[in-house]
Amino acid sequence: TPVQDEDALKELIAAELSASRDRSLGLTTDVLATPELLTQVSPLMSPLVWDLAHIGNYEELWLLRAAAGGDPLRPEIDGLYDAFEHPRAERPKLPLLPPDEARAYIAEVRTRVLGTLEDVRFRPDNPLTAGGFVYGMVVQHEHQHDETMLATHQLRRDAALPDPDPAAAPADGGPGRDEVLVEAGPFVMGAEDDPWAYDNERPGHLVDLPAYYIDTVPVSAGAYLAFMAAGGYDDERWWDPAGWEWRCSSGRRAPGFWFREGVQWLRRRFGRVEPVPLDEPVQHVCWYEADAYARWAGRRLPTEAEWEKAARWDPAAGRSRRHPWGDDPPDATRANLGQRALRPAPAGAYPRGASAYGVRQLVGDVWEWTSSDFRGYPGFRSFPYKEYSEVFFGADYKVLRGGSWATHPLAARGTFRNWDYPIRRQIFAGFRCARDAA
Ligand code: AVJ
Ligand code: FE
Repeated sequence: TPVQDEDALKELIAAELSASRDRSLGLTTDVLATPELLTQVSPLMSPLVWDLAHIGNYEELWLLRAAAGGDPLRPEIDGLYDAFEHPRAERPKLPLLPPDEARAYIAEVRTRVLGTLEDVRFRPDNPLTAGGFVYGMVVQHEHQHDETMLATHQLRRDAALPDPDPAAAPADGGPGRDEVLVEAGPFVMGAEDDPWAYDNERPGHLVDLPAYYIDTVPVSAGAYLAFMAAGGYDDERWWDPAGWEWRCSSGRRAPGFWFREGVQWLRRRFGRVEPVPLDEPVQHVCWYEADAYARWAGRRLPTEAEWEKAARWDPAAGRSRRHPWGDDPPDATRANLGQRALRPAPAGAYPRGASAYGVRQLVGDVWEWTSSDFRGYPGFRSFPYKEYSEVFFGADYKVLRGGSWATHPLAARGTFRNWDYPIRRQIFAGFRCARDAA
């Protein structure tokens, strides 16, 4: 019966709320001394104590007040934690809740939310709660901030997080650097009836693409080094004009966190220095670097639609899958997600995670830059608020797809869209290449 379904959904929601909170606390309470919660390691990032209370304030706004109709708990702090009122650079100067108060506040919000969960009805005629939407939105919001907090940790100089030994990534020798043909024709792009998909993933719609080739694996650090060794950073021919300007004004000549010692390239990863692993997908490159590499290699970045068709379309069945491998949820044999390791798996890993076209690692490991600007799909309707997606639509932001090793499986469905400025390198982003078939 529907009621039983609703109870099962509520149990799942309670479990997911608790899992995302464990993760947030693990990234703040357990591993950090108080002063480090308060400092800002880069003007690009918030102090971790801001993320922490913002997570709870978002939950108060959407679950306590909007979904359950509850009374405001701390309305006077709404402004402090409104991302649009205060850009990241000015957050450390705000009268933020100190760490203990922030933890107590988010715990109190959570207690009240769980207290109301039983009485909330997920009526199909209320789009906010239908299918548990707003609960899914809040859980995914917390996980997205957790990934942002990991990027903050990566920017710190000192080792802060335990570095779990990654369970060996399943591989079969890998297809190497290879490409597959995706034949011309239409496919279904976007989410059709996924209750936890965001507004920017909807509506599902047909997109007809010309034939193209796409890489079966992400571009490796070793391949990227070849671009560097060939003088790629010094050759204006490979760069978008705005990218060349970024290259010259920033002085960058290598991916983020890389540095050279004699003839060897090293990198700093969560405070530890290690040789750059040549077989790992390259990480911490901006869109301009990805674009320049692709042009140097005689190729180009895939469009967002090309990425999604290669990831989700099943040409034999004539339908789009939820994930590259099918509709089963992600697990450790299919994709490197959920912060199991603090790094991508080698390019070519996860044969069981391949898409219908045989393309690997589309989900997990590194976010993949696409050539596309972030825009609404035909028929887009903002829901439940314009500041999640709509205010970012336009030519300023490029779309990233597929999630990284730091992305939680709940936000790793094949329709999920991420976006950032083309100069950004602190996110866990790499890329793969494509080319026209004609
Ligand atoms: C989708 C990752 C670009 O972090 O700015 C967090 C997610 N939205 N709080 C971001 C988000 C509101 C968003 N990204
Ligand atoms: Fe947020």
